[in-house]
Order: sequence, then C-alpha cells, then structure tokens
Amino acid sequence: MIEENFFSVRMRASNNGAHEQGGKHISGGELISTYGNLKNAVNVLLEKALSHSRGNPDFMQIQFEKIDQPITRLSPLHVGTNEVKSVGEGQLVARNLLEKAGVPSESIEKAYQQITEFSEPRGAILFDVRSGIRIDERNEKGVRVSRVDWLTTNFEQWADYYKMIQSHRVKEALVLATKVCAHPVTVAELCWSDDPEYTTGYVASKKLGYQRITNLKKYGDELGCRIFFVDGLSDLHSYIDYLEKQPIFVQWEEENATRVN
Ligand code: WAQ
Ligand code: MG
Repeated sequence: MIEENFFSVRMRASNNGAHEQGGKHISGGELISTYGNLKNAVNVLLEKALSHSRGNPDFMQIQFEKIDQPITRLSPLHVGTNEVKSVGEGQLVARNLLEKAGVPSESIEKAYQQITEFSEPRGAILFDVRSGIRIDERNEKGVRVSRVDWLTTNFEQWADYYKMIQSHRVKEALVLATKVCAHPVTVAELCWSDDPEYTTGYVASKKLGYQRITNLKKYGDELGCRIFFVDGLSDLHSYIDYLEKQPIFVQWEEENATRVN
C-alpha cells in the first residue's frame, strides 16, 4: 500500500507559439512525484525541453496535480532487440511484428498509408484494427499517456540485471508501452521518435513484449510515430481515460524475472 501523496507532473513545450496556436511541438513529458520531490521533478521536465534536438521552445507549460486514485503496479514488458541494417529492413520487421501481435495486414497497410499525417500530433494516434481508421478524434493533440513512472533505483536494478543501457529514453518508452499494452483493448503499439538523432523504435504488445528495432527512420528525420492499434471501439472513452488518468508505477521484481540465456 502506498500511503504517501503522489503528484502527476506534466510538461509541453513548443516553438513559434503554443501548440493550440499552431506552434511546432518540441517536447512533452509526464512523471509522478512525491510532494518533497516536486522541485526536482519540475526541473527534470524543464531541462528536457530546454535542451532539445527539435529546437528551442518559446512556449512551455508545466503543471502538477495531486493523484487521488490508488496507484497500480505493473511488471515491465520483456525487452528484445532486433538489429537491422537499414530503415527498409527495420520497417519490414516492424510490420511483421505488428501482424504477429494480431493486427490484420490490411489494417497495417492503411495505417502506413497515413503515416506522415499520423506524425503530426504531440500525442498518440488510436487506430482501430477492424475499421482501419483513426478513432481518437483528438486532431493535432492526439492522446498523451500520463501518470506513469518507474522509480529510478528499481529501474537501475532492472537495467543491471538485463544488461540494458540506463537510458532515460528507454525507461520512458518502456514505461509507456507497459501501461498501454496492459489494457485489453490494445492489440499493439508502433513507435519511433520525432527527435532527429534517434532512429531506434519499437513494436510492443502483451504477447511480444517490447521489441526494439534499431533503425526505423533516417537520421535527421523529424517525423515521429506513435500508434496504438486497438480493438474495441465501444470502449473508446474509458480507454482514453485509462491512458490519461489511471496512475501506474512500473515495478520489477527479481523473483519474477526469467533469465535470458
Ligand atoms: N503519450 C502519448 N504519445 C506520446 C507520449 C506520451 N506520453 N510521449 C511521446 N508521444 C508521441 C508523440 O507524438 C511524439 O512525437 C512521439 O510519440 C515520439 O516521442 O531505444 O523517444 O519521446 O528502446 O520522441 C523509442 C525507442 C524512443 C527507445 C521513442 O519517442 C529505445 C521516443 P519520443
Ligand atoms: Mg520526441
């Protein structure tokens, strides 16, 4: 039981005006903090946006709010890395993994036809695997997954155990994918960064875990991607509510770990 108060801290930053004024999205971030750590948490998000490869922001908003619901614990998804030699090979691996996860191939095709358009929002696209259309109705905002985090010491133990690099980016992405894939409506997630220098992305699902793919876009490209493939249109409102509001800590227990090799 966690009895201490926790706070959701969120940041968004843009350039050439605020997002709603058509500004370019630079950076976003969300984390969970105790009251005592708020100053540090705000600073972490401030730093993230001030030193960003997408450019310098001229608008930023950081806000915090107390979390009233109990926080659920989830084990991190298992991680695999698919080394690929080219973007073409990487994208082929991504499509195969999506199909393995249960996304029909026609649906994958339809999503890829709109991939440039889908890179515009500062949040994720919800894509229905049956109808093959975007269903979130959030336009340029998309859906931001919030109220998720992973305590640093526990993340570091996990990273040591699996010999993973202790990268903040990997932590953030794995936390997000773990939350998203834990919901029964999610079939799979496809993601690569909108940061020009970061070309590794992933496909994640409950079944496949978090499958990193080392090359999903050209170096220098600022078009990112985050699509949640979902099956269950009737649940849309509660699904979005889960993504935005349900508080979750990822927590790894060594006893539950399966050693690779
Ligand atoms: N909720 C929903 N969508 C988000 C969120 C969020 N909390 N954060 C980012 N996005 C969307 C948004 O549209 C971004 O433009 C896009 O995803 C990419 O975000 O080596 O760094 O934070 O294992 O740039 C994955 C591989 C890195 C890490 C992904 O994404 C690894 C990454 P970025
Ligand atoms: Mg980014």
